[in-house]
Amino acid sequence: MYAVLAGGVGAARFLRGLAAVAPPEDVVAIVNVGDDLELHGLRICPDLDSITYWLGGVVHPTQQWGRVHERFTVAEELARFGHEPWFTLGDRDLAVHLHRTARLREGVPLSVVTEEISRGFGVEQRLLPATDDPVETRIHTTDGRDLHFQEYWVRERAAPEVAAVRLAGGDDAEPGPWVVEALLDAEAVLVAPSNPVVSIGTILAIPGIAAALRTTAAPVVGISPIIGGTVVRGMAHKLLPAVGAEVSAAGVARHYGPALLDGWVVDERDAAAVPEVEALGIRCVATDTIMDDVEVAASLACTCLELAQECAG
Ligand code: FO1
Repeated sequence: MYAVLAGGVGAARFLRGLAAVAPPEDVVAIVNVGDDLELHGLRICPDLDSITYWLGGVVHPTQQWGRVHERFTVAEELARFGHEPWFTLGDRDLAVHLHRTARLREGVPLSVVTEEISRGFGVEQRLLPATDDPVETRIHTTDGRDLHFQEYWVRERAAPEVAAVRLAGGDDAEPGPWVVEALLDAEAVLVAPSNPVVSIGTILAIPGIAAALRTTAAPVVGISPIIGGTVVRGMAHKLLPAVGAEVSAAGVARHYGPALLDGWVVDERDAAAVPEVEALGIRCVATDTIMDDVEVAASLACTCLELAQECAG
C-alpha cells in the first residue's frame, strides 16, 4: 500500500498516474483540509473534491478543479439576493457540499462522509482527510491582514505579499482515522507535487502526522513542485520565501529535509540539482514531471516507486 500526502490539482494529477500503475486498494491519499471553507452555510473541501473529481473522471479538464459539464444556475439566482460570490460554486458541485454538510450536521465525521462521496463517484482509492478536526490555513500578509487561504488565492489572486502562513487549529488537531495506520503500514510514503507550504506543510503541521512520518519504516519519496525555478500551477513560488525556503527543486528538498525525505524526484530541467540534493543525504533522480497526460503521470509514479524501493534497500 502506498500512502500519498496530497493537496489539490498537482496531487490529483499524480494520483491519476499512480492509479494507472497500482491497484486501487493499494492507494491511500492523505489529503489537506486546511483550504476548506464555509460558504452559504455549506462545508466545501476543495482539495478532497479536486482529487475526487480527477480520479472519478469528472473534473473540468482545462480549469483542473470543479466539474466538467457544470452549470451555474444557483449562483446566478443567488446574485438576486446580493451574493456576489468570489468563490464560484457550480450546480453539480453544490450537490457534494449539500450532502457533506447535511451528513456533518448529523454528526458523521468528515472521513466517513468523504468515503460516501468517493463511492458516489466510483473512486476506489481511499481518500483520507488529514484530520477530522477543524483547521484552517491562514495567510498573514505584510500589510497586516489575516486571510483565509481561499480569500488570498481566489479573491485576492495571490497578490498580497505574505509575511507568514499558519494552520489555525493545527496544534490541537488529531490525525484523521486510519491516517497514522496508513503511514506506518505503507510500503512507501509519497509526497505529491503539491504546495509545500499550504498543502503539504499543513498536513505536516498536524503533530500526530509528523510523528508518524518520523516513525514509519516506509521510505518517503517526494516530487518537486518547483520546476525551473517556478510552479506549473498555483502560488508556491510566492509562499516558499515566507517560510525561508528557496524557490527551487533543491530548495524544497532542503525545506522538507532529510529527516522527512529519503528520496526526491526533480524534473529533467532541474537535473543539475541532483548532486545538491544528494549532498543533503536524500537520494535524487531527474525525470519528466510535467504531467500533461496520464502516461507521464504513470511513468512518474513508477519512478517514485522504484526510487522508494532503492531507498528501502
Ligand atoms: N478557484 C478559483 O480560482 N476560483 C473559484 O471561483 C474557485 C471555486 C472553487 C469551488 C469549489 C472548489 O472545490 C474549488 C474552487 N476553486 C476555485 C479552486 C480552489 O481554489 C483550489 O485551487 C483547487 O481546489 C485546488 O486545490
